[in-house]
Formats: sequence, C-alpha cells, structure tokens
Amino acid sequence: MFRFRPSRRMVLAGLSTFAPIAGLRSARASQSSHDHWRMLAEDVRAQMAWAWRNYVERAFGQDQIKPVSGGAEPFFFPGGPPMGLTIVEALGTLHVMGLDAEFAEGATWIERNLTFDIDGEVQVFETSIRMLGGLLSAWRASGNARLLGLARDLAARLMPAFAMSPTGMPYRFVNLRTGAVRDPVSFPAEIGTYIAEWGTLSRATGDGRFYDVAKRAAKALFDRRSKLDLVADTINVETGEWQSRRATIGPPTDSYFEYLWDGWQLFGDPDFRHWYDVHAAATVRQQAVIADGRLWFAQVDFETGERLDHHQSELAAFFVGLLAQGGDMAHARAYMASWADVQARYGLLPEGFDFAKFAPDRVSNALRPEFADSCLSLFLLDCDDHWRQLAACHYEWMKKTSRAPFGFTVIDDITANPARQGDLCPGYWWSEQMKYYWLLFSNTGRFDYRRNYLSTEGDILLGFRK
Ligand code: IFL
Repeated sequence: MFRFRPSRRMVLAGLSTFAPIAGLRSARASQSSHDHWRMLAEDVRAQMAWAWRNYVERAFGQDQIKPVSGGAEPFFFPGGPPMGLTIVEALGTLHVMGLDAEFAEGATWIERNLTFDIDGEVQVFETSIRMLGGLLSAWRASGNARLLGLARDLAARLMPAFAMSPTGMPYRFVNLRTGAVRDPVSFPAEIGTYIAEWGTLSRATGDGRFYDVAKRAAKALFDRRSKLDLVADTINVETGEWQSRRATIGPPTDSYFEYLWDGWQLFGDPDFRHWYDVHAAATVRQQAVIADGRLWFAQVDFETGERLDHHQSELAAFFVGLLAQGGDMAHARAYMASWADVQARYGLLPEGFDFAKFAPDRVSNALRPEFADSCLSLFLLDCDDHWRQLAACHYEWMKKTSRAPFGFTVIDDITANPARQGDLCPGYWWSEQMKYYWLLFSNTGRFDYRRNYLSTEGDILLGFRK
C-alpha cells in the first residue's frame, strides 16, 4: 500500500540550480538575477519573522491574530478554548525558513499546552487539513515523537465521523471527547480530502485504519458520480443522495480532486490515479469555457452538463497546479494565463470573479494562497522564471495592501483605493503563501526540490532537509 512515488510537485529534470538555462544569459545577468531572488527571499523570511513576533507578543496560543487591532479570534470553538491553530500551521514554514528559535518556541507551546481532550465539536475537514496536517508536518521536520503522538490522538478522536457513517463518507462535525457526530449534509472537499494526512499517519504508525477510512470515503463519493463522470457539490452522507446538481472545481469540491491525484503520487495507489483521470477528463470536457480568449471552468449541471453561471472562485486557481501535476500542461498554462490577466488588471485577486464581464463579483480577498500555490507547482515542474515573477507580483501586492500594525490581514474590498482592510490573519496564511514564496525565491537547502509533497494546506509531509 505504501510504495514510495516521487511527489506530485516533483521536479522533472535537472534542478540543481535555479539559474536559467546555461549559456542563454551572461554570467553577470545570472548573478544579478540570483541576487534579486535571494533578496526577495530574505524579505519574505523577515516578514514571516516579524509577523510571528507580533503573534507571540499579542496572541500566543490563540487560534488566529487580528493584525489591525492586535486582538485574537477563535477558529474551532467560539467562546471555547483555542487550540493554537496559528502555531500548528506556522511550524513547517518556520522550519523550512530556518527560523529555528521560533520553531522551538512554537513546538514548546504545543508540548506544554495542546490537548484534544475537549468536550466540543470540531469540523472534521478543517481540523484534519490544518491541525492533523500541521502536526504531522512539524513531526516530519523535527522528528519530535510527541507531535506524532498528538496527531495520532487527534485522528483517533476524529475517527467516529467516518466509523458512524453508513456510507463511509464522514459526518461534518464530531465531539472530540464523546465522539458524538453531527450534520450528514456534506460536500466533496469535506468528504474526500484526507488521504495525504491519514495515509501519512498510517505509514508512520503502522496502523492501516487511517488510510482505509480515507480511501473508503473518497471511493464512496467517486462511485456516486454522474454518467458525465461529474460530482455535484452537496450530498447526504447517511443516504448517499445528492442534495444539489452543481458541479464545480471551486469550493466546496476543490481539494477532493487534489487528493485523488495525491493518493496516487504519495502512495502509488492506482485506484486514486484512475479516479483522478476520470474526473480530470470530465472536467475539461464538460466545464472548460473560452471567454474573450481566456480559459475558465464553469459550474455545470452534473447530469446534463448545462452551464449554470459565469462565476469563478479565486480558490479555483489551485486547479492550475493540479492540471500541471496531472500532466495537462497546456490547460494549466492557459488557465494560469487567465488568472495572471486578472492579477495584471486588479492587482489583488478578488474572492469571486465574473469571467463573462471580466470583473469581480465578490470584492473581498481572504488573504488567499491558491495563485502562489499554483506558481510553485508550475515552477517545480519546469523551473521557468515566469512563475516566480507572477508569484513575486502576488507577494508585492499582498505586502502593499495587507500589511497591518501586527501582521498581515484579509481585505474587505480590493476595488477600494486604497484596498480596505479587514482584521484577521487566517491560519492558512502561515502555512501556505509565505512558504510558497520562500520556496520559489530562496533555493533553500532545507527543502528537497526533487522529492517532496505539500498538502492542500501547504504542509510539507515529504521533502524536509536538515
Ligand atoms: O484551507 C485552505 C486550503 O488551501 C484549502 N482550501 C481553502 C484554504 C485557503 O484558501 O484547501
């Protein structure tokens, strides 16, 4: 079951340096390009260290910092105990940046304070990708067995969500102490985004049950696909009946597709590869739309293929990287060009975009990482500086608009001038884009650019180097 395969972000060939193809540029130009990326990488690292210090001073142990007011916001239990979400999400990034004192500070907090013996309900999907993934990544970085023990304890507490379900597709909520489950109406991402973390846990502990429940859930969803090989976006996990007709590559389906590919790349499981191939072909066949010369993926009726709207969620930008990893570089490049045009026009990417009007239909930006994520995926495949340049532009826009007194914050309105800030730094900011920028710009020795795996939350589960 656990045959090793190179990661989905594996470099295809010859990545010993980030310099462009030898001989095409003068040594001087190469040196100045090298210096440019090194300085940008150092800037990313300095911003991360600054934001971390603010978090430690203002909100250490809280789930999320509010970077404008300096307050804190819970993520899991409104009014209940925090679980140090930001610390867990940040550890892998701190480690790969060589911020070792900060990593030790965070790991010590976890060892002393983090417990999952809480009489409260958590959302299974979010807890898995953020807390379980973060703990596993921190364990991979440090070898600290206590972190693996916490990860195992957490997964055992989430397990009833799978075990109690008649279909094997998990309930959305589970009480961490009692195992009581709630809410059978769920979504593909919340059903099928487990194999990377749960499979890693099985591999680490020798207990195959984690892998098995994650795979069973993904299969149960795949088996309910329509004759067009599409899934809709809402389903009852007790009855297995669809509750909607809308197929989308965006939320709440997005990372289901990602983890089908990952189940193949990370564990070499051919079932996952087959499921990915079937869905990817159907998506391109049924949902690809050209509007004004640009490629988009429309929402369609999952049984008839009828087009439903012109909306594109920013989160769908992750699909660029997934298409590339799956070998469809032509569609990946075309779809990235569409998002790059949005960036060129609006600077910050809006949360939602109307591709028929080429205008935002949701003007906020929740400090999203998907564009940078896809830049990294593409860069790891072909080392083309173009992807770094797009990511550098993304980074500069974030710095210009999201930097607040105590960290980086979400944007309420990207169309206002200046962009209007909200007051929240989501946990994924620590785990995702800062890591993607750093990996893109730094050529760090802390990361194996040939053999690696990053989860949907940006957690490095394979590829840390000393
Ligand atoms: O939690 C993050 C993760 O990348 C995901 N979906 C949304 C978040 C970032 O936008 O899978």
